Amino acid sequence: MKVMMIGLSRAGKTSYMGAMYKRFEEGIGGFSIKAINSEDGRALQKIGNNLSKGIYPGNTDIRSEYKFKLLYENSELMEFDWTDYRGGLLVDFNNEKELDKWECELQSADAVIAFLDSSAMDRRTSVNRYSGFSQMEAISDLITRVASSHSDNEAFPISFVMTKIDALKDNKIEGDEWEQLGELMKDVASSKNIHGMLTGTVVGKECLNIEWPFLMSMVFGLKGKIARVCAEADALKDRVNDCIENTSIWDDISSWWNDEPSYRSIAYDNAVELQKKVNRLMALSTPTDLLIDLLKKVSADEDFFMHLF
Ligand SMILES: Nc1nc2c(ncn2[C@@H]2O[C@H](COP(=O)(O)OP(=O)(O)O)[C@@H](O)[C@H]2O)c(=O)[nH]1
Ligand SMILES: [Mg+2]
Repeated sequence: MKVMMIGLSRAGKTSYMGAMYKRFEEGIGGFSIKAINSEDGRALQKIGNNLSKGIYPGNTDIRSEYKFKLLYENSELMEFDWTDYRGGLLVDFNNEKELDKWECELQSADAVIAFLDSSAMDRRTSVNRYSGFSQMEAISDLITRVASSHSDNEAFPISFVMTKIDALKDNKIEGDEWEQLGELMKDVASSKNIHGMLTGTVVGKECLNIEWPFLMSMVFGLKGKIARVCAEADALKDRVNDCIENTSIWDDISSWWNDEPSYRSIAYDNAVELQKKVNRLMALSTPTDLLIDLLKKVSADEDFFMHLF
């Protein structure tokens, strides 16, 4: 599966990724991740360790695509890719080439995490205004693109992350962008295929709410994986039934005589494969159900700033 982070330059994407890696490399509730390439792992560890000293990543601390393994109690559940764009890919809306490339990337993503710099949403504190359009306009436009690139019956998760909530003035946001975010959440809630989440995060020496956007993405990756294994198991079951129907003493003897596998032996081999798929499904469903329950609980808990739409 592929997770894509989107958001304007300086919104906090790379910082989030470093903090998320550190948190899940240590593991929470049995879930952990590991970078497949050890060099990537070391680079992310460095970002994470610096963050815990209050040092944010520089623009050069970026590689665009990482490959990870998601583990539950140390056994692998699935592999996933995580894409971080260099600099401000979304800043230049007038660049058709960039937008086309972007659209292509979106088609291939299985989960999107959209980053909104909360300090830039507040008209009182907004320092890095983007020329020509607001952060909310940019994100809304992108969400429309995501929604239209996926069919109605294809569940698609988008986590909206309001970053830097530690930097908010009086713990609130004033201005149009806050209203626009409310409207966007209403659209997401009424959309058939988009499953939304909204949270506010802090990344730095102390972190807040960094687990949820990551776990939400993983739930949908796991659901996709379960659907694929289910389809494989169904095909094996059909094959087993088919072979059993054709099994007879006569087929046993003639296959033995012709030195070919009999329907009985093919049914057996497929049944063994089917059992492996069923075991795999069990190994995937238990942690997926745990994650779904956890996200629902957190979303209902007033102590957390995390909502599901
Ligand atoms: N106060 C505060 N600042 C943050 C936080 N996350 C990121 N920043 C600041 O935002 C800057 C840009 O973050 P970065 O992750 O590089 O953004 P990117 O361009 O989207 O990858 C960092 O250098 C930090 O100064 C946060 O949670 N709180
Ligand atoms: Mg970055």
